[in-house]
Amino acid sequence: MITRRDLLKGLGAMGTMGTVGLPSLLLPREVFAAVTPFSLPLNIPPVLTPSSTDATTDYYNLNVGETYAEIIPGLQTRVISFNGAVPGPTIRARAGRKVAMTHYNGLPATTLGGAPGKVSIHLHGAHCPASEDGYPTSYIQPGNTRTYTYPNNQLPAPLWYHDHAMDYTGPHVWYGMAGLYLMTDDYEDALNLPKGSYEIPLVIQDRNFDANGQLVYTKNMMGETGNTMLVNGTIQPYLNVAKRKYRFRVYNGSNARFYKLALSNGQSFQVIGMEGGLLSAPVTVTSLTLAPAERADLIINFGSLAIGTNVELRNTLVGSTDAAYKLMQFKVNSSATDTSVVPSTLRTVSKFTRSQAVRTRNWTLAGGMMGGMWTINGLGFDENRVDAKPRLNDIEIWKFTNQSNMDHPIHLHDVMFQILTINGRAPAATHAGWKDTVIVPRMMGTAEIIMKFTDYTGKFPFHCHVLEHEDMMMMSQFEVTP
Ligand SMILES: [Cu+2]
Repeated sequence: MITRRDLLKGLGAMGTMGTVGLPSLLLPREVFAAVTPFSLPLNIPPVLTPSSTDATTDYYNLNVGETYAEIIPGLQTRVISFNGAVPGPTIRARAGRKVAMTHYNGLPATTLGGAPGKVSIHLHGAHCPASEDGYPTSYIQPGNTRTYTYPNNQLPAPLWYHDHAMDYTGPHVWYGMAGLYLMTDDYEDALNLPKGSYEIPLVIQDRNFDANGQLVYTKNMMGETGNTMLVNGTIQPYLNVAKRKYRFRVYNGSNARFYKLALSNGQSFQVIGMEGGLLSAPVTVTSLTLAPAERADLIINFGSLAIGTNVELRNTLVGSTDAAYKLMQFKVNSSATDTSVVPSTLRTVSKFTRSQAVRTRNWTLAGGMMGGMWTINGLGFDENRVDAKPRLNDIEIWKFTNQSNMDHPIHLHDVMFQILTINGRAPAATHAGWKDTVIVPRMMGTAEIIMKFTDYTGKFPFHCHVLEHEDMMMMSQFEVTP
């Protein structure tokens, strides 16, 4: 079995820059998936029905296993799925009501991409006991089952579940191990935002396929990116929409790619929330950047467009001829009444102030040059080392400084935080609510965040959410102590 350390040796021998310097199109065996853009209908991941419910809890069963998916028409792609679906089935949860997810690991000892079949399932964005968090080495071995119980005692938010196994999160997620977990509550339901068939999740991912339609994963330590764009597992899909408002729950579920979302007709849209739930008020923008693991709750109003209009969702971080430019297309094809409302006040966000913090911790992000490792404060992840011990109910400020030449989206488990500054300036209004991932800009960029460690003691990871950076050691952990 290849360990990360073996891999590091290998990378050292061939020279890190050997991989890095090559345009991704020259990496072995990749081809463009030959699908005409906007020819396939958008997949909507199925909502999973609980296997049982009681007074406090909804119980779900999920099976992790290899299966085939028809991603490219006429070809069968080997994937790692939850219950046969990629992305996995969506869990609908309510704040204050528990969810118990039982995962059976049906993977072989060695699975796709040569990765070990042992997994650990993390509910990203969850505030839960450390025992339920999917610690990187708390494996579910092949053939075994375990149940994670989530209290959901937090603000409603767009969460997602994905593998978090030590050193192999990148390939496990690339081959399919991710699904959505959307939480709501009575307050949010009463807002009369677009709902039902007008509330649609959009999970954006990039992948590479070989000529036989099989996924290609190269463990590029700079971050694995693909030349084929998928939304909800469909290559550059279309969605028929009516002349009205829609609520899109957008996830950047990619291993490494950043997106700057914009509409092809230049029209604005509203950001009503991000990772930690609703903003205090909607923010109107014409573009929004999402790093891996960032989520955006968007309202797009097609009401003023004529039937027959097509609008593309684009990624304007790349040029118009780049394969990663066109994400999906909305086809306005019907009229509809629209009684939904986007209120000018959404939900109170209780703001922390600097003076509440009992301490500030400083973290440096580095790596990617020689030696093939990404580090936090000069160190790679060690499960036996704890780098911060906040006390229960302490409020702390963490300042990240990025010494490398790539942006790093840093994700903390356990807590939702607020951004104080990015490069010394207050965040944009879109980023002024609750977050669990923050982009720390490259080349000595900084980000300051503030959070309170409530309810649960124990060890929780924090790491870069470029999954190959995480797998290549850019992860640390804090321990909340009594
Ligand atoms: Cu990173």
